[in-house]
Amino acid sequence: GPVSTLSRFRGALVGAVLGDCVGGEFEGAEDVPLDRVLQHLSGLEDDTRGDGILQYSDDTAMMRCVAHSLLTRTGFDEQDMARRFAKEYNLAPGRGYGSGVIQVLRKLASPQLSDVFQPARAQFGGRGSFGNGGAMRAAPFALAFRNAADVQQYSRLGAMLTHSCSLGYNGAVLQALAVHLSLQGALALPEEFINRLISEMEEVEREETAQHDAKALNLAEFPYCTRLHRVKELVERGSVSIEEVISELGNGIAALQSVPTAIFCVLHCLEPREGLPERYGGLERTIAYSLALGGDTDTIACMAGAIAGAHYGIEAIPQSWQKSCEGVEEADQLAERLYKLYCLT
Ligand code: 8NA
Ligand code: MG
Ligand code: MG
Repeated sequence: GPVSTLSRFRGALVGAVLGDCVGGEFEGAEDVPLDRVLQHLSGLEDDTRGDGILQYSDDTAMMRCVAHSLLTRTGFDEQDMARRFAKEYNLAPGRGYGSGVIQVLRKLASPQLSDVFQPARAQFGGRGSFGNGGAMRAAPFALAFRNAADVQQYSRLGAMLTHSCSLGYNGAVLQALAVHLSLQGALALPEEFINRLISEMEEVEREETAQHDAKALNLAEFPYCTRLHRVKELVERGSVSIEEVISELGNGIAALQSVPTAIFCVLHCLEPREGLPERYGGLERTIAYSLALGGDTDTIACMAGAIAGAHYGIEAIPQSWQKSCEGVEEADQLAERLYKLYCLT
């Protein structure tokens, strides 16, 4: 039957946590044979392994902060969100944070800090981070705001607390918009879905800062749009090798090399694919395929998991997978609370 909106909300956050937890196994690996991915995933069906065996990383740790902040403040409050990031890092610094962002999180803990966006602006000689750390935690913005304009504005500001380079925060905008559209069932028409993302990002990347940063980093103009056009080409081609996906789209820790890749994973796995078990549904295919790309697997699977989870809904996520991952229950509760807030506004 049709997927309810509540089921989509729960699928989005649970899918993100799941991707982070199961993707952790292969983070940083260059080559991940599909056999190993499928072995890892079938291991989750073993009841003797215990609940919550796979721990979440920075992706989920920060996403929880975003969701809690949006709920507690019933909207975006940069002071509150920044404080939660700093506190979370202080409580559990070993969750695999990027090496640059740690400096921001330490500065955000200072009670004397008045401008919470300042530490992010000081990163990388004043150029700011272009890592995918803003995008990996962006899903809750799509669950908290109804309008695409609000989703864009607040996902951007939320990312700017750690990522002041436009390539960093625009990756978060793209990820939040993808979840936003998916929650509305837009993946039923995949070509329209990607066209809408391209036209939204054309507006976003027209901005002066985006133009300037692209030039300074020696990138093509409209870097996200360029990648999204490549996503579209690869999706249309259907049959494409892992190597081609990695060389055309990337699998790295830069937002530009991972957010369009995550979107590709979702679109590519809307249909059954060679090498993936026939019994797998779309969400399982998406997670498995994301891991097989290697590189920043936890983050790419986390972002793809959020978009796919919003499309297929919570029922599409195997119970055994959910039980294996730390933080799934909390993510499910947060999704339900965000849904109630969404219905009120
Ligand atoms: P970040 O802001 O520290 O950025 C991540 C990395 O990107 C930095 O450490 C730099 O190497 C590089 N970088 C970012 N901006 C610039 C710049 N302007 N100039 C030069 N280099 C730059 O951290 P983040 O929050 O964006 O995290 C990104 C990823 O790192 C996440 O996937 C997270 O899980 C983590 N991580 C990844 C791996 C991995 O092997 N893929 C391992 C541990 C942690
Ligand atoms: Mg991580
Ligand atoms: Mg990562």
